[in-house]
Amino acid sequence: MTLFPRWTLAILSALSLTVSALADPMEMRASRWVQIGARDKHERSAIANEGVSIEAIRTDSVWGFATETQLAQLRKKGFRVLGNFDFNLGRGGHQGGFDFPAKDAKYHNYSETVSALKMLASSHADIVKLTSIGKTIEGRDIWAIHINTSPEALANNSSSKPGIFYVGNHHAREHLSVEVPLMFAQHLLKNRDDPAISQLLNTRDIWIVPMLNPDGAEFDVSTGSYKYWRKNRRDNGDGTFGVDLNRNYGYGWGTGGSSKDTSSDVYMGPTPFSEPETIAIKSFIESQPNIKILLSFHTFSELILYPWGGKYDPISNKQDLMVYEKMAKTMAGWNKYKPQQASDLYIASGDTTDWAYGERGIFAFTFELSPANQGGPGGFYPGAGMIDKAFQDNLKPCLYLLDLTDDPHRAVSGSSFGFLKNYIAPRLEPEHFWN
Ligand code: 0X9
Ligand code: ZN
Repeated sequence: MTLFPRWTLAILSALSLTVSALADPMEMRASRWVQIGARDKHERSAIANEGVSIEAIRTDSVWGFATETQLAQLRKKGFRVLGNFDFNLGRGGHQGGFDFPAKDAKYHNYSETVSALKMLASSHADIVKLTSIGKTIEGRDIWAIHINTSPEALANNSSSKPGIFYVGNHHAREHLSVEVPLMFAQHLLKNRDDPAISQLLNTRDIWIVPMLNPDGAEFDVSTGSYKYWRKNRRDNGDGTFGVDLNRNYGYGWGTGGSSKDTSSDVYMGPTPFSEPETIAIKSFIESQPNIKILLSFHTFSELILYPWGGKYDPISNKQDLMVYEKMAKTMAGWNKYKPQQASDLYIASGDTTDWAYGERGIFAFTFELSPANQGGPGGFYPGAGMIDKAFQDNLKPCLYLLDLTDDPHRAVSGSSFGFLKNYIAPRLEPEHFWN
């Protein structure tokens, strides 16, 4: 009988540990931060189709979150996995009682967001009302701040003035996307006596939902260290949690770049509009037929995206396409982001903007806020120092959309700066925002 030397046994047991760890179904479904070789939008879409959530794009590769099961499928199809890191994502840890790490305390958690909104509503009660547009799956109110100078419009949640809708935080870990719309609301109200801003406030119906996914956002910070959580907190009933809210809208739902696998970061949900958060947006938009423009804030990569995201075809209405392109380019001139059709990145179906434009004819944009493309997933957590920059970069784009709300086609007809012609944005000091 041959005896294995001790070191052989050690190697064998290490190997069997690795193999059994990988074969463990929960391990196979756990999220990992990966780099995969991809040179163009077709290869990127094939990766997205496998259920990978692509987060950063390089000329030769993408970075994103994937499970071992998805990586195995991609390897079979000839893709090369260039990097694969365990972040222990969304697992373990206890919930409740924790908050953003101290260095990021400037970011608003749910209760701080609600307090900031309440403060605005009480200091500007004549033109502001807070309305819950629905409850999340865990029962939190989804708060909208409604700004309108007509008391009847506020009382009835209904206005004949042209409307605009700004929304943040479809994705839990994209905390900067809460801060920018919140600061924009603060900016409008603080500067309500500025001649240009007051003209805009008098003539527009403004709705802002800074935090659409508070369950996810709270979960992401619930242990005091970030969990890289993306989805909502739906219990999928199989040990996994969450539906990707930006794959759950009902226009072209499930036609690419989303997954039926409940453990995927881009899980589309069992049916279109299966989630209370997306239903809330749908019902809200349907109840406000005056809304002409929508801006959905995400992070990161510094991009301005417009439909379609679910298909490569450009928008077929030539007039609308010209308007989209002109608006995107104009805004990019200010924030220096890259303007492009969303599917130039990769196909993703069931997102907010495809639905808003496809179903409702609303001019709808996605902003991917700072930082610019980078290798690590740290782009979701760029630190408190990024808040002011992201707001300053996007103030003019946000005001420009507000200005064009009466008729987005003005963007191409030569008079795209109505009230804003002589507007000089005051540079606000940070202390004005953190109360
Ligand atoms: O994938 C998303 O939902 C958005 N990016 S994020 O990193 N914030 O998750 C972008 C959606 C844009 N649509 C397409 N690329 N088709
Ligand atoms: Zn996002």
